[in-house]
Amino acid sequence: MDAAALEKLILDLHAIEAVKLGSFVLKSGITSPIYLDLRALVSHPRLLSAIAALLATLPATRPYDILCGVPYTALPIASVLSVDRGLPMLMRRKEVKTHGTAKAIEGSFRQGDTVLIIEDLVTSGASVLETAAPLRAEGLVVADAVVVVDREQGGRENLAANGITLHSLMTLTEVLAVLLKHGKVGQEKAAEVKKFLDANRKVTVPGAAATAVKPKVARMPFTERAGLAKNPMGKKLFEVMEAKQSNLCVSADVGTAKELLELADKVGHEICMLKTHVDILSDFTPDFGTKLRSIAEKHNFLIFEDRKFADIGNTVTMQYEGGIFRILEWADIVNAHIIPGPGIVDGLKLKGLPKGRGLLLLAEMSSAGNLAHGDYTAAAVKIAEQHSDFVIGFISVNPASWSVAPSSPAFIHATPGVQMVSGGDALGQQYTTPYSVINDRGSDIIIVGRGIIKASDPAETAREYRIQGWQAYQSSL
Ligand code: S5P
Repeated sequence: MDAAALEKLILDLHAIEAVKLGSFVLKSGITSPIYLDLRALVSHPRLLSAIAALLATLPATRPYDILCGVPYTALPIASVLSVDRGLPMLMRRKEVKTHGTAKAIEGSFRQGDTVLIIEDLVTSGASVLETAAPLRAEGLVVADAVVVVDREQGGRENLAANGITLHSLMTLTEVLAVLLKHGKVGQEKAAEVKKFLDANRKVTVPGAAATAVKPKVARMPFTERAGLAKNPMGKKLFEVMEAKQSNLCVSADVGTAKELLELADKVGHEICMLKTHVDILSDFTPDFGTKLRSIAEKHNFLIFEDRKFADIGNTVTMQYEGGIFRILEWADIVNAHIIPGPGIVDGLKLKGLPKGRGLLLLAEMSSAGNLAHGDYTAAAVKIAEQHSDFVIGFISVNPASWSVAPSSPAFIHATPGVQMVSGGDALGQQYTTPYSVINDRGSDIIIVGRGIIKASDPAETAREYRIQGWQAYQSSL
């Protein structure tokens, strides 16, 4: 686009109030001197159509077969482009239905098709990544994203790190220069905007500034928390997370040991922890533990057997150590319900502590209608504090909301019920996105099962979850 056309476009956007200057209190509480909102485009079909046509002129790095707009603002832009060019489109659901087909992507495609992502604004690039992830999980190729305005706040770099080249019609700096030239903004205001932009060059949170959400928990870095952990396994977990830049735990809920070991080797590089349900493996043999431990050593991750002990102390000692599975021998971490009272922790500790193992307490659950909240959650925190030599943290869902005194930063929070799009399954599981789990809800680790194991490329999908989880952690520091 030549300079004159760009100028006209920016003035048109200003005229429909898609670019506003003033003083805007964003959701995060920050006051911004500039506000961009391209939702207004739906009331201006000619401008909408012109913008769509211009986006199509941006040269992509590879030819594409299908378009996909990032919901919601970019959907009309993508639709116009699709109709104009006769190019099919896909729609990504923001919420996956719990009934019916429960599909994350609507529309037809073939594996290997290339999709061009269309977006209105890019800040950190996280919303483009949220759309790219389910597309890639379906075997589609995502190499380019086109955007109307690049806010120049780290999005281009974040996307490049994820194999997506960003092409923009304009940058915020260009918008500002044109508005200044045409007297739509005074020198002083322009300087203020520039200062604001310079101060916010590296945003790692999703969405435009207007939708930025401030993390609810002030977070201490994992490295510092490693120093506070009383249990060696808790300390090691923090250290592994930091070393691998991963707060991803894959839940390896597959039916055979063979599949589990293969999966562990595939995703091992991306994870801090692998979660197992050993009692669902149809071909379990006593050498399972040794084999899994050697893969864990190779990739430096911890093994968490999601046994959910729930009996009296004496019984759990036997369940932990004995039987066919001999969990104590190979699992670094196990978990327990607190329904029997603190005796369950005493029992597990008797066996686990001498072997340097750690325990997570189920303080909350992800499933609809579960009973672990309020006083129950508070009781879990209390028991953990009384046994901080063995308890390393919690299975939790929304620790930022706990009314009990915030638990010590020595404890780690791991949250199940995570997928790239929120929603649920047919049996009560409820999903939240990695960003929301870490940032809004204040957890530390995302536990992802079907979101990864059912993907066509679990290793690549695990990589995407790791990046999202880690970026969410960094942005909450
Ligand atoms: O509250 C909970 C606690 C756990 S440990 N909700 C859960 O879903 N889990 C486990 O996390 C569950 O047993 C399963 O292994 C995993 C979630 O799997 P997904 O496929 O729904 O991601």
